Amino acid sequence: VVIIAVAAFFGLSHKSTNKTATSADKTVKIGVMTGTKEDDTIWNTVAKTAKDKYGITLKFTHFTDYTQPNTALKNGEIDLNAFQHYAFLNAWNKANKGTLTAIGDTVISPIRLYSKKLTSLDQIKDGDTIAVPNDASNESRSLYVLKAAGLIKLDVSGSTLATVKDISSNPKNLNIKELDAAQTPRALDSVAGAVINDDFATTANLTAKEAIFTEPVNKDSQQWINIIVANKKDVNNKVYKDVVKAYETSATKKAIEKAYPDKSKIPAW
Ligand code: MET
Repeated sequence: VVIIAVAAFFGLSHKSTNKTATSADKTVKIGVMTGTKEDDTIWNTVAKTAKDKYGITLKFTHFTDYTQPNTALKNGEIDLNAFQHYAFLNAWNKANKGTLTAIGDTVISPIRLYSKKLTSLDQIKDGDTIAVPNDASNESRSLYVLKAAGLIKLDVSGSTLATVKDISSNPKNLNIKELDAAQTPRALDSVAGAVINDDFATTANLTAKEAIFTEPVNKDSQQWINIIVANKKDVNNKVYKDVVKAYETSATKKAIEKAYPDKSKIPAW
């Protein structure tokens, strides 16, 4: 009886120090945005590769805004997440004293300026309102997009985060309205235009056709590459690395290109 009890004790303690996935436990919980059927086809492709090639079962947790998935990862409710770009992760780690770490690259999703009222940039009038996401990285990104569209000038450049205070020239006196990224599509009924991240554009059925300006992809775009993120303690976890490998395949690439012919998501690994 004593021996059994000791064995049971060691068995238990071994298990309890080993909460993350190992080769014996190959179910990985990954947090992604609530997608569309387009996104589902991509993740189903990844899940199939993970299962067939690495014996890993991917379990998806769906999120409806950008504020939850990093907290859920930090708290261990999920093992990995795949919803953000490098700039968002850096800003989140800074603001939350976090140590979440990128372990793989996925896609780049150019952010776009959409309008329900206007069909081109030159129709923007003096004093019009433009909605932008209010988190540090996507707000900055949106301001650079308005700059690239020739609407404003900024007194910062490169990957320095911009805020509305950095607007150095605003010839059309645009009113910049900061909203949670998830709320930007809803604003389209009441504002001249809104800068909307791909996730919320797709769920609102907005495609490149409805956009009046699309962010250029160039040397400054590295920071907008979307990533698979783990807790720092897990960066060398073999199973998680295999999830990254299962994502970064030509099958996934094909699924992305088929799901997004308008290049709302571009393979970036
Ligand atoms: N998929 C989004 C984008 O690339 C991620 C924004 S950061 C949470 O714009």
